[in-house]
Amino acid sequence: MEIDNLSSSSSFWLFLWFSVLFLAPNAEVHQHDFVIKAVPVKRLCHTRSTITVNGQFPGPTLLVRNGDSLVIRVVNQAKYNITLHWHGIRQLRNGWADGPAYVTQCPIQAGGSYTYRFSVEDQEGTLWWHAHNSWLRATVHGALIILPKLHCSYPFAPPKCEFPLILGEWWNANPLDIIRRALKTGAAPQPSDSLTINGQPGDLYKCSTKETTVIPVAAGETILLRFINAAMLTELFVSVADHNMTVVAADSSYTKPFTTSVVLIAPGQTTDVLIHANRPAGRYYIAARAYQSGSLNTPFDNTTTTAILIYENQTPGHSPPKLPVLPPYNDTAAVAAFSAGIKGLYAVKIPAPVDEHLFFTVGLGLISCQQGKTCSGPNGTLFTTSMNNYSFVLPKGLSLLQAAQSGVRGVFTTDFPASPPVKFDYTGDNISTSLYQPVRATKLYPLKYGSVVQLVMQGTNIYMSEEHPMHIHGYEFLVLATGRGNFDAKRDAAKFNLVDPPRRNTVGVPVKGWGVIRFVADNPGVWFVHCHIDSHLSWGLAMAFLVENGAGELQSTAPPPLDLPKC
Ligand SMILES: *[C@@H]1O[C@H](CO)[C@@H](O)[C@H](O)[C@H]1NC(C)=O
Ligand SMILES: *[C@@H]1O[C@H](CO)[C@@H](O)[C@H](O)[C@H]1NC(C)=O
Ligand SMILES: *[C@@H]1O[C@H](CO)[C@@H](O)[C@H](O)[C@H]1NC(C)=O
Ligand SMILES: *[C@@H]1O[C@H](CO)[C@@H](O)[C@H](O)[C@H]1NC(C)=O
Ligand SMILES: *[C@@H]1O[C@H](CO)[C@@H](O)[C@H](O)[C@H]1NC(C)=O
Ligand SMILES: *[C@@H]1O[C@H](CO)[C@@H](O)[C@H](O)[C@H]1NC(C)=O
Ligand SMILES: *[C@@H]1O[C@H](CO)[C@@H](O)[C@H](O)[C@H]1NC(C)=O
Ligand SMILES: [Cu+2]
Repeated sequence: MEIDNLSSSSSFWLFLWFSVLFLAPNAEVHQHDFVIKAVPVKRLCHTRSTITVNGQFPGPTLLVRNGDSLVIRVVNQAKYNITLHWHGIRQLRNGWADGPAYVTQCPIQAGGSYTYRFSVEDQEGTLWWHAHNSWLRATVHGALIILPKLHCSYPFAPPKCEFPLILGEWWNANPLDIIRRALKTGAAPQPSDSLTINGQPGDLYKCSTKETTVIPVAAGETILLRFINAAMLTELFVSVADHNMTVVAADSSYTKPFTTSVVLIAPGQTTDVLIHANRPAGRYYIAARAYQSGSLNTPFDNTTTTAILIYENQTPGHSPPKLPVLPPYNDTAAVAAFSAGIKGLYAVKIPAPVDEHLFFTVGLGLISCQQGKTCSGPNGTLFTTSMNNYSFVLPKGLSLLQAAQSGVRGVFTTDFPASPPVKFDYTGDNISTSLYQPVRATKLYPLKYGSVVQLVMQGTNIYMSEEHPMHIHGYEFLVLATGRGNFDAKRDAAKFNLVDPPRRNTVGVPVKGWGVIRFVADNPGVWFVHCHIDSHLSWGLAMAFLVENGAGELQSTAPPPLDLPKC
């Protein structure tokens, strides 16, 4: 495909110029090589070839400060196409570094390379990075930790130590085969064989005792745990035996300190907690297991992964660690209580008045099987998902951002509906099967630069309802409210938190419920909006915003880098 590359030679210099102009004193440029390659990894008594970065699973932790820049050269030595996404980084005017395949870039082909260049601007806390095509993110992911600027501190007493704890899922089979089979048969993907903490199942699983993740602590200390849910399919409850946790940040924004015995983290979200080591010296499990928002009759990974919080001078194996009591798998009330406890640390000015009132349904659907074929979804159908009854289809020859930037027609349309094409009782128990089958399309919703957007995301009970962790690229948004049932503008506006709502990049839209977010469309480009449960994404639970350029260079998408991969 012909793309206008005339202006791209300037992009590197533009990047340097931005760096010089905007890098605060002391800000650094971090350069890393990320080599994508397959290595043998052994878990649960099995060894299988696993796609990794630099042979590590999970991948390397990036530790930077607010204001720093990153230059990450990705060399693809695997046999699969790949892209990397820097989850939660705003990528202002710089969608070229965002990473979702065919949304902002063509994939880095086997044998190819691409350098992601971006800066951290006014963000701090726990983020992460992961592959963003097919199911490669199952093993290609790692932490991206942003410390405050030099000489700046946390808005809480400095912890003695900090530990990233990446929650994940492990399959004994190649995850790409798991999704390939699901898409082919129409059935839900086979659940993972174990949950993991920092890549380790923990000693409740066979062959896993020696490598269980250990968090050392001295009596009287306070430590900071940075939880990241990198799992493909599973929302997770996390508890620590005999210890409360004080939540101080969610995604990369500080929260009002909130003490709880259990946190709920959906795929795509991060949660930072302080733990005060005030219990008798000993060994205590940090444990995580599923929150199953849909039916308990659908298969899910119901195992428990553990790490061990171990007080100084405790020899391993001394006595069995204590296991915390985790909520029941279907404890939606615990999820609602936790979610209600999360408030922004500071009062914020809520963007108003609203220019764009958007209402998007999110949920499952069923497609009837082609004549003469057999499908193994419910009732012999194929599973699908949609937003406002459109199941998102990625383009093939060119990314959406490239097509938008260079004016190539026929790649997408801009008529994604602002509200559901058919109004119905979204969360009712008797939804007509005539509504089950959505339409496949590549539709974007255009936003004027600087417009104030309020988006209601409404879960549907088509076939079944589940909680959907909805993620928006290139943005952080204020979560004004979440609730049960059908959203009712008159009744539910009273529930909006217009004082200190949390700022997030991924919001859990409750099962048979809704979530309302607000943001200013101040970042031009094409930004993917999708469920972070990967089967739902693979089935089409996505759309994209096309945020138009504003006035002048500082409100416009930068030219593409020279080495942007070609399709
Ligand atoms: C945890 O917090 C609850 C409520 O604040 C309190 O009742 C309980 O004693 C605390 N537990 C521990 C182990 O500190
Ligand atoms: C997990 O699910 C399996 C079957 O899928 C069942 O046999 C087992 O009892 C379940 N375990 C728990 C702890 O619920
Ligand atoms: C959770 O599941 C149990 C059965 O395992 C059931 O008795 C209970 O009613 C369910 N709770 C909710 C809130 O659905
Ligand atoms: C499954 O098929 C039966 C019989 O054709 C029908 O009554 C039922 O509504 C179908 N269920 C779904 C979820 O399509
Ligand atoms: C569900 O809807 C159908 C038709 O729309 C109706 O015939 C049926 O009685 C309804 N069932 C329930 C339980 O409301
Ligand atoms: C989605 O669109 C299809 C095709 O027009 C239609 O059959 C179906 O009822 C629609 N469903 C909803 C929920 O709008
Ligand atoms: C890899 O990417 C290229 C370019 O987009 C595409 O033509 C090819 O089909 C992809 N290969 C696979 C295995 O997806
Ligand atoms: Cu979902």
